[in-house]
Amino acid sequence: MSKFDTYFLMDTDTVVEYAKEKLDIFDAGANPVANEIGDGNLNYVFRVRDEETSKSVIVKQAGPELRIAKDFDISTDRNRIEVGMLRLEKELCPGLVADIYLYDPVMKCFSMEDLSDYKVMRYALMEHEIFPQFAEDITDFLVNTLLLTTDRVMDSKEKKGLVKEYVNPQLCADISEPLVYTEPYTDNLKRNKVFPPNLEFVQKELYEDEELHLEVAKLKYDFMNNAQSLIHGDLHTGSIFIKQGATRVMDPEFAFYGPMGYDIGNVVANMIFAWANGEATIEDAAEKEAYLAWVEQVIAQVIDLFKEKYDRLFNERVTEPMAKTKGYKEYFLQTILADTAGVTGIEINRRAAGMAQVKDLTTIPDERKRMRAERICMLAAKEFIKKRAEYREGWQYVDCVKRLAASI
Ligand code: SR1
Ligand code: MG
Repeated sequence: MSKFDTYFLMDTDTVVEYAKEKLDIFDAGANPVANEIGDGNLNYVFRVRDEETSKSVIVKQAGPELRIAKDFDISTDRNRIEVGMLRLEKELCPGLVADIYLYDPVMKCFSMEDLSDYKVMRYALMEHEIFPQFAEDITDFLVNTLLLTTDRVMDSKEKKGLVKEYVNPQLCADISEPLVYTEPYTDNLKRNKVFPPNLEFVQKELYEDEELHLEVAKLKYDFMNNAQSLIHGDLHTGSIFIKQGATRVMDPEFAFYGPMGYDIGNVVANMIFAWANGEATIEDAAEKEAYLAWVEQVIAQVIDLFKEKYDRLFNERVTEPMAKTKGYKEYFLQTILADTAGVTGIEINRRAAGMAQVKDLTTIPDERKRMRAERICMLAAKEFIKKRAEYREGWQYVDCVKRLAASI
C-alpha cells in the first residue's frame, strides 16, 4: 500500500515523498526539496531538487479544476493526452521535446527532465532576448508533427486510431471552442477581460462586426471538424522553453486531430504579441530596431520555412496515391496557409479581448501604449481573418502589422 494509490493533489512536501518513492533519480538518503513553479492556467508543476548532487526532476500534476477559475471542473484525462503526445512528438522531432520519465495515471501526473537552464519563451521575449535558432527549430517541429500525422502520409486506419485516441472533448468543447472562437466576439458569458480604454473599440470592432462573425463561424467549424493533423493545440510562447541554441516544446494537453493552421497560426500570433510588446516598451532605439527586426524575421520565416520544408517532406513522405496527383501538393498547402492566417487572427483576438490574456500585452506599463498595441493587434487580426485566402507569404503579416502601427 502506498499513499499514492489514490489520487490527491500534491503539495511541496508530498511531491518530495512521491519523487523518492516512485522515481529512480535521487540517491538513498537524499533530502530533495520541492518548489511549485507552474504559472499556467491549468496544472501544478513542481521542481524537486537535491542541492547536494544537483539532481532534479519536474513533476507535473493535473488538478481537477482550473487554477484560474476554481469553479471550472476539468477532466484530469488531459494528462494522458499530454504524455502520449509528448512521446509522439519526441519520436517525430527528437531534439525539440523534453524526456518523459514516468507517467502515473493514478496520481494524474508525469515526471520529466528538468529544463531549468531554459526560460519560458514568453518571459524571455518580454526581456527582448533574441534566439537566432527559433524559426528553424519551430518550423522543423511544425512540419514534422503536422504533415507526418496526416493521412497523406500515415496509413488511413492507423490515423483513424490516433483520431480516436486523441479525441479531447473537454479541452476542445469546454475551453477552446467557447474561449477562442465565441466569447471574444460576443462576451456571452460576461467573462471577457477587455482593457477598459479599449471597451468601445472592442464593442465596435469585435462584437458588432457581422462580416467578421461570419468568417469566425467558418473557422470555428473547421477547428471542430477538420481532423487533419495531430496538432499541439496550444502552441503559444508560454508552451515553449528556450535558451540560446536550443528549443523545447511543452504542454500539448490540448492536442487533438484538428487543422494544422491552428498550430502555425498560434506561433505567428504570439510572435506578433512579442513585436507589439517590443514596439511599445523598448526605449533604446538601436535595441528596439534590432529586436523588432528579429521578431519580424521570425514571423516571416515561420511561414516561409514551413512552406519550404512542407514541399520537401511532402515529396519524400506522402503515400496516399491520389494526393500525389499534380497540383494537389500546392492546393493542400494553400488551404493550410489560409487556415494559418485565419487562426493567427483568432488567437490574437482571444488574447486581446477574451478571458485568457497574455502578459506581453497586459504588462505594457503605459496605458496609452498598451491601448495602441492592443488595437494594432486586433485590427491586424481582423485583416488576417477576413483576407486569409490572400496570405501566402511571411512578409505579408509583417507588412500588415507595420502598416497598421504607422496608421494609429
Ligand atoms: C481556461 S484555460 C485558458 C487557456 O490556458 C491554456 O494555456 C489555453 O491557452 C487555454 O485557452
Ligand atoms: Mg499550457
